[in-house]
Amino acid sequence: MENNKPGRRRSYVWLVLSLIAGICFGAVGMLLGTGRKPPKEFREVVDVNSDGIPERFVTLKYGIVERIDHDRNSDRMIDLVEDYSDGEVAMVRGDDNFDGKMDSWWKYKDGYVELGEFDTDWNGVPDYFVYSFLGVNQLGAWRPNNGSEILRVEIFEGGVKRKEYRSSNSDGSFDDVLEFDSFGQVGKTIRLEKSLKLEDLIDKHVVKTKKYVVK
Ligand SMILES: [Ca+2]
Ligand SMILES: [Ca+2]
Ligand SMILES: [Ca+2]
Repeated sequence: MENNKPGRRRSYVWLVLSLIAGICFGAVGMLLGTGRKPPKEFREVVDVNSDGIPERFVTLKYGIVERIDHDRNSDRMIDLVEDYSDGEVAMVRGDDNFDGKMDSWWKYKDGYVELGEFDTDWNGVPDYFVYSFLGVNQLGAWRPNNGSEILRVEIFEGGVKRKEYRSSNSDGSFDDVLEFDSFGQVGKTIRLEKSLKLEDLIDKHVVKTKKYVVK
């Protein structure tokens, strides 16, 4: 009987080791099965109108949308790009005359357009700048080709143009203000007591909160 004791001890040791090994393999298997990470980069191609030409290309990083490219007119050239930051849209660029050059840029903050820039003479450089609050237009500045001269500044109320500031001598400050009624009809022109600069008009007419500071 006593001779069997070492053999029994060895059996217990093997049993315990087998159990530990089983638990370890099981745990690793579970981790591999459930903790699978999304791929670092993945591109989803979508044929929106089923014409055989893909129109939407979604780039995801670790499962989060990073960018969406659109070909809205199916000419195989990208004409709208949405850039995302932390899963939220941050910037949208558009080629609205489909000539291959971007001509509109919308900068977003917390899901709303904050600043829109538009190239109105199709040379790739913005000429018209629109400041918005919660996506509603408030102030538009005409500055051809992002230059130093500002031709005029429009003020919107409820998205409708109600004022237009103009300069009498193109010195970069505004002396006159034209008023419009609720239906876009031109009213009277008022000479300002003190001329104003674009920064003054932004301070005066663009709603800002701590959260929505327009730069
Ligand atoms: Ca296109
Ligand atoms: Ca264009
Ligand atoms: Ca331009």
